[in-house]
Amino acid sequence: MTYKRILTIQDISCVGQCSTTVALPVLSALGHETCILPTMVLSTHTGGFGRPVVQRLDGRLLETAAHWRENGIFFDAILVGYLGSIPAVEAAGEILKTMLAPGGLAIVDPAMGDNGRLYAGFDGDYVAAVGRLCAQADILLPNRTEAELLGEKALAGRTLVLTGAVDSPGRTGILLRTREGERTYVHDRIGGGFHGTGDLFAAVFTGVLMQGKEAFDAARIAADFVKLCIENTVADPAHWYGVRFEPVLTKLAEMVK
Ligand code: PXL
Repeated sequence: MTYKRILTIQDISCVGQCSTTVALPVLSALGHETCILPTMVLSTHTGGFGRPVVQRLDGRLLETAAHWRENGIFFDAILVGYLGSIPAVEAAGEILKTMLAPGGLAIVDPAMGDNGRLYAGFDGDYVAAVGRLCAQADILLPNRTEAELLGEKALAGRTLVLTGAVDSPGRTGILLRTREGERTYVHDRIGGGFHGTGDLFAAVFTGVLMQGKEAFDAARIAADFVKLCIENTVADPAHWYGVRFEPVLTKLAEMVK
């Protein structure tokens, strides 16, 4: 089994099953050393609990990375997700430039919106900053809303895994676009959309890819696992704010075999 050192840069939403609280257990369960760089701590995510209590951490991100560099700590992959402020986006760009081991992969989920809307607190300047960050990625993982916000100029020239790329009644799917061409994977749609599923997809995709699987297989497994987590959640209407991924985490290892 390959054992890689992966850094994920995103916020910590203390309650809400998204970003770091999803990426850390998933990447660990897939057998990787998982390092985190939280850009912001929020009492909850911004999707339905009212205004969260926010602690910004963006003032110390580059110093943190410098300390790692002094210790010779570099990463086989860096997964960037929701960042929360323009200084954090800029710091993430700097860290992608300086903290990857030779041959390391920069994977960017430009997490900033869904269902045709930006997440609370973001504006055009934030979108522009994320667009500049995308130019540094080897692999981009936008949903449809994010791809539309970014435009083809920011997406061109890199491996693209687009979620929500297929949208027909009862069906959804992903599109993988590489230099070799495009492939889609279509599966049943369950439920009306849950918070944090993009973050879950990104973490599974990254962890499986870093096990040495092809990008298309990593994307297919990630889509199947997200679907399984949604199936495990829809029957509990009180659980509207995220997906119950933990009880099925052990199944993920089987799905990769
Ligand atoms: O799931 C993306 C996400 C991550 N982090 C925070 C969010 C959201 C989506 O709303 O609010 C804080």
